[in-house]
Amino acid sequence: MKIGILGAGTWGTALARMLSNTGNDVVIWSAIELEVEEYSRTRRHPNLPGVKIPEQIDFTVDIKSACVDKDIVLFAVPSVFVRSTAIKVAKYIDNSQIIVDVAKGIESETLFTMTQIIEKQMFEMHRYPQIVALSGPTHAEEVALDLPTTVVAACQNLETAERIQNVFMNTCMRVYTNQDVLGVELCGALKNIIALAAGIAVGFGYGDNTKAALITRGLAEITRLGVAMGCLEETFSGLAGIGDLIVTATSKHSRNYRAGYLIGTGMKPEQAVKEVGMVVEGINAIPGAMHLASKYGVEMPIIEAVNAVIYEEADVRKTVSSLMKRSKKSELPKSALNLNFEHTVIKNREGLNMKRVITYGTFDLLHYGHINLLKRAKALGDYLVVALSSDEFNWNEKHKKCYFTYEQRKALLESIRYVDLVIPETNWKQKKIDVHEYHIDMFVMGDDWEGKFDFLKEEGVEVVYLPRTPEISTTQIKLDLNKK
Ligand code: C2G
Repeated sequence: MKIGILGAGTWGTALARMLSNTGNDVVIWSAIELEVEEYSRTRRHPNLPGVKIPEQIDFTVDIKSACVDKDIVLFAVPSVFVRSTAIKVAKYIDNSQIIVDVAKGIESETLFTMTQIIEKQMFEMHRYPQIVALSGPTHAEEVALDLPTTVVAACQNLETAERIQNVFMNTCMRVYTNQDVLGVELCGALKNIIALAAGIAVGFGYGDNTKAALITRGLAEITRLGVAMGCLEETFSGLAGIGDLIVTATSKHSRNYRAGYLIGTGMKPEQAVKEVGMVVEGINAIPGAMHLASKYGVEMPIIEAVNAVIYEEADVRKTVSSLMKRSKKSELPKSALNLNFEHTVIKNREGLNMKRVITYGTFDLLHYGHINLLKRAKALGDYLVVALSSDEFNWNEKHKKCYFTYEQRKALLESIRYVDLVIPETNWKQKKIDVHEYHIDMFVMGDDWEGKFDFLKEEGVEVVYLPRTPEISTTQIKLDLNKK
């Protein structure tokens, strides 16, 4: 194949070498004249010691010659240059070509992933090439030494992913296809931030336990965000997810880990990036990650902690201790009652149309008004999920000071025969996500909320408001008790 590589960085050069050695006709473009001249003459790359760049590879500063008449154009520029590079090359691209992106990141202003940026710029020039994201545990330094490596070729169009799989697959590189492009790109961008966290912790003096905790819980955060954005959960436990996180958060090759380590020792972020001497994508990805977390209402405490240390000069010890003091959590996102929840999903698959209902509330000082609501809600379907307002949500958003804690209110609800599953309600925005995550058919609320949640109909969910039970309320109970 004829392949144009945009970017003479470590990864672009390592891939160029591999693709040339496996018989492809490869040209590397760089915007930096000096690089082109030096690499072409010396056949060496400063970040790839001991590695010879094949003579067959051409270097050029003319970006057109790296695109025109190529079968594949590979974006290997730093994430911050993907948009400008895509603008430069769009006019040279035709629809028969395949664009492969290996840059990892989230654009802060638009929250776009790299292939989304490229696709947008191509559309502006009425170009519609297939675009593949290539991502996984692939330190360039090791690929350049032909050490066994695996990577994911992600494209909505499986056939295109398989074409790239064929081109990049060889005895040293094993390629897997995946059609969940957003999931693969989200992993690639956000794991760099978790790697920063791991480096900061170890640089500060914490140990391997802390590193393992950050890697494991960091992946849980990224997965939560990905699922909220409609990605496949399996992608995050794959090569682009846990695979790349392991290699980035534990390897001496990792710039993000090394930059984090230096910051953990007290060095300023700018200084640490200078010291590392290469692009630290994790730092660039933080603003976009923070925007996504708030846009989708997903808690990402580790990403927030890294943001505080990097951008708000927060003290590492205080930041880690606030992470340790967070409210107690179950590792399983759904409660133990979940077993028969999965059962209903399975039965549904067997064609038995089990209707699932959801309702939300505080349910403090549980009383017969609540029971009437739950009883009628359950009667409208076969399975009732209750999203119970957390203590923080009640206090911060509903200004309700509950008599019973979340755990106590949860225990009470779970003892009611009409209730099949209790999940936490932590923010106003989670309803749109919950109805998909829990395969909900109907949303039910007391009619004091009449009309407030009709937007859920757009999610394909029936919305029903039931008359409240008059004269009883938690507030009324408190007032009456105070009178005695
Ligand atoms: N309810 C009722 N009759 C009453 C009191 C409450 O039918 N006498 C219903 C409410 O209409 C609500 C449910 O019981 O559907 C839970 O009531 P609250 O605990 O007061 O719930 P609320 O604070 O309204 O929280 O995101 C939605 C919110 O979490 C709803």
